Amino acid sequence: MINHNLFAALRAAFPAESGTGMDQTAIETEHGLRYSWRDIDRATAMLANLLASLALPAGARIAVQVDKSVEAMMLYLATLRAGYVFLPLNTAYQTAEIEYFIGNAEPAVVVCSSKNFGWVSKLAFQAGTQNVFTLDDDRSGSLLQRAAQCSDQHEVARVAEDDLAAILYTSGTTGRSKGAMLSHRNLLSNAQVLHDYWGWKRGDVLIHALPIFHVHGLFVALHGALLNGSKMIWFLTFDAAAVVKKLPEATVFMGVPTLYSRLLAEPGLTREACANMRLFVAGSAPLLIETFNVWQQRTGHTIVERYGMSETVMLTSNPYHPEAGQPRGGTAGLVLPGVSLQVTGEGGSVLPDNEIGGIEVKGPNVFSGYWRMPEKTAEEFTADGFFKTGDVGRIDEHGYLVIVGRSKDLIISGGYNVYPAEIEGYINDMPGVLESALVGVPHPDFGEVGIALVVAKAGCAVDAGRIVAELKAKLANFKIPKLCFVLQELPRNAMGKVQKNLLREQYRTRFIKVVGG
Ligand code: MCA
Repeated sequence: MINHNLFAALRAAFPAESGTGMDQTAIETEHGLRYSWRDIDRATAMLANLLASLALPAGARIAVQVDKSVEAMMLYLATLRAGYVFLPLNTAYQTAEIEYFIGNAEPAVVVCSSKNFGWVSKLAFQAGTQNVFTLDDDRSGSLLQRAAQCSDQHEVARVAEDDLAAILYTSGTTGRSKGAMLSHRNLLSNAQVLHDYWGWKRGDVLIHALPIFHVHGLFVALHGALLNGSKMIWFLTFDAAAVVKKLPEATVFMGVPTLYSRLLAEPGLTREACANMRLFVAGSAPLLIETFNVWQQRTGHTIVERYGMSETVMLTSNPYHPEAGQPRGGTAGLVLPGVSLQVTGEGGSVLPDNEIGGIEVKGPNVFSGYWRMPEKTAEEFTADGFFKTGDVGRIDEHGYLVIVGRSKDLIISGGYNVYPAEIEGYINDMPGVLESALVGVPHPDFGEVGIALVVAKAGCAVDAGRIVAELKAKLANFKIPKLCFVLQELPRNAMGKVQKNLLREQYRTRFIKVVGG
């Protein structure tokens, strides 16, 4: 009987046991540290045996908030290998966020950095978690110490294809994050489609410079390389100059638009530097047509933009193979094989090409729902099983998806989703605050950032600096409004709804030069 464990499929792509393949370099870090395929196999076996030794219940969640490292990636693979559910958490999350995630997911194991061990372990033990380990990006911490005593032989746990492999929290307009439940089949089916669609081939080398606590870096980039048995050049953090230096040794790069605009600011980014490259993929936020065009002129390569979500992994992509078509700047490309996508209008009617409506999707890559939120899940699916993405777009006359906006009040900042409702909720709870509005405005580096507008209660005075300082103590740094203003009132329409569009217009040029008036 087939073992539907995603790790089994990834492991099958490692070099053959016979010969020297397994001793070849699988991962080379920016500092020149090398890990062979055998190192990955042994380390994931030892970590899987450590998890197995804890006598965890089936479906146990392994929550991980650690700095990016090869060992952190191995912990992800070991969690799959052992048949448990991986729960990656953004390293920027603070106590308020972590307390919510641990309370909601009730992980059996929490792995955190040693600098956060004090407060994270307290929250974890209070929530009933019995196992808390530390892991740092210098390969220190209790997790590896304990794993070092475990066997490096491990039989990959047998799972059914719809068994959970990961939970990824994604916020929503209501502000409370929801755990998107992704199965082994969701992840493997998508990785297999992308493997063919992007032409992964022998000898490919991936530059991995994304965080591994979100879909882009943890699934799209990592699974792409591993499912192809490809070497990765592994960056712990993104450094544009260092990435440019490594381009001649690689063939594939994936990034959010901010990474591309930062690479363009590097004088070393030339056609010669990119001569060995064959594929540049962008996603997680809209790629400006200017970036698409300048990249093409500068490097001779056309960026392949794709569209996905935490709930669905990848849905559409611009074509890579010429016979499938040409990449079209400003579009999210064509629907991926196996995915059904429709654009619907009022009442759920499917719209013809070029008419703008809500994007709905179905496919083996689409999640089963939100963790312990059956009602919320039911709201997000149509009667015939399409998932309502919350994004708004149209299919153009060539079949390319053009995303024109988001029905959710969402800001995508440097590739991270920022939900105004969450931040507004915290500001509104502050003493003296009557109401607030967080709006997204263009930003040359992050694409879009939040600006907070706050109204004080009658007779109260509020200080913008204090508001930001209080938010910084509670929330991830990327969510903190880049500017905060106290206003007499917020603009409202006849229905009394805050007109965020007017606020966006009023503050639109705060970070960008306005060319020509
Ligand atoms: C850092 N800062 C940010 C952001 N990142 N502010 C707004 N938005 C951001 N994204 C701020 C920090 O708060 C800090 O401010 C200052 O910048 C420096 O922080 P640092 O961490 O050093 O920043 P960085 O290293 O320059 O990070 C920028 C970055 C990072 C490399 C673009 O944001 C990044 O890796 N983004 C990729 C996110 C990603 O992987 N998205 C995929 C999600 P202060 O000093 O004031 O605190 S998956 C997804 O979206 C879907 C499913 C998909 O289709 O992929």
